Amino acid sequence: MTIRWYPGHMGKAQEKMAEAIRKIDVIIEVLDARLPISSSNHLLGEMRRNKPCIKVLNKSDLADPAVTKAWVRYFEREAGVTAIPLSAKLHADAKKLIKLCQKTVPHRGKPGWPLRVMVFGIPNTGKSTLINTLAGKCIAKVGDKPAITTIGQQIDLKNGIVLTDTPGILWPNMDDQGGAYRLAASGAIGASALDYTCVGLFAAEYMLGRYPELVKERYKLPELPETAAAAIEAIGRRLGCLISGGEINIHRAAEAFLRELRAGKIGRISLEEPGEAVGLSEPAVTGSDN
Ligand SMILES: Nc1nc2c(ncn2[C@@H]2O[C@H](COP(=O)(O)OP(=O)(O)OP(=O)(O)O)[C@@H](O)[C@H]2O)c(=O)[nH]1
Ligand SMILES: [Mg+2]
Repeated sequence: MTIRWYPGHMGKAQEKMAEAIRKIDVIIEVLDARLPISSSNHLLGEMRRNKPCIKVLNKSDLADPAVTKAWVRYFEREAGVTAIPLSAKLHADAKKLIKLCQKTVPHRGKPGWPLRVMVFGIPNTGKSTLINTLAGKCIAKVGDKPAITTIGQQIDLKNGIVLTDTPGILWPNMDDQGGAYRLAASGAIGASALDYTCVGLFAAEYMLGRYPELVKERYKLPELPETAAAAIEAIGRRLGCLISGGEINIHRAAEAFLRELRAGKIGRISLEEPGEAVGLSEPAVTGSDN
């Protein structure tokens, strides 16, 4: 199944943000540390107007630590870009980010001369969570599904910094379906636009190749299944996704597996690594196109 997801509010939000960036001093791009290339929005390059950019590798508590370190080195090769791994829920991490913003634009952040920061990124990367932690209170709505924020809002942190929260934005044509499947596996694509069985099989194939021991351990499998389909079946059995007659409900099993993967229950994993054609370039398992 081909994945495409571009709800109506995204185009409108993008136009507004392109305009608002004129009055911004620094852009924080919130990436998912587990898939920082696929969760980068290439539209930012066109909208950025040479403003300094801090790339936050968020959800680093869920990502493979060694791979995240490699990503930081990778991004920092680009001039004008600083990369920092974070867990948006941690106050200590939020403080580090504030310091980095102040260091990046030292001439702002004074009375009557605020440091204006836009928090940008694709859906579900943790932008609103980060804003709440930076503000020290719950100002922005947060949720474990994409497109929670649909309109932007400004928040004065009362420390010389004014933040703009923005809706997560994707792009109209998802030509890189490998990337789209990784996004879907991570939870960045709306449930209405994906087939859990296809995405679950795709993720299972990746996990068998890259993190076989974590799969074996989490689901107490005596042997590693040979195929993604066998893995989903074994996982479904372990998680009790059964239908009458003791058969496995593959759709429910795939959905449950993805839920566990997204929540970090299988372990800390990265879906992309620098220095190679990131992860799988094409979805290994596809069903019928719709
Ligand atoms: N484990 C972990 N979960 C996080 C982190 N940051 C955010 N989350 C979770 O990720 C989900 C999405 O968070 P949001 O802050 O709503 O994401 P968003 O980028 O604002 O999403 P949209 O508004 O839909 O674009 C929520 O379930 C958060 O609790 C993090 O650093 N680690
Ligand atoms: Mg949000």
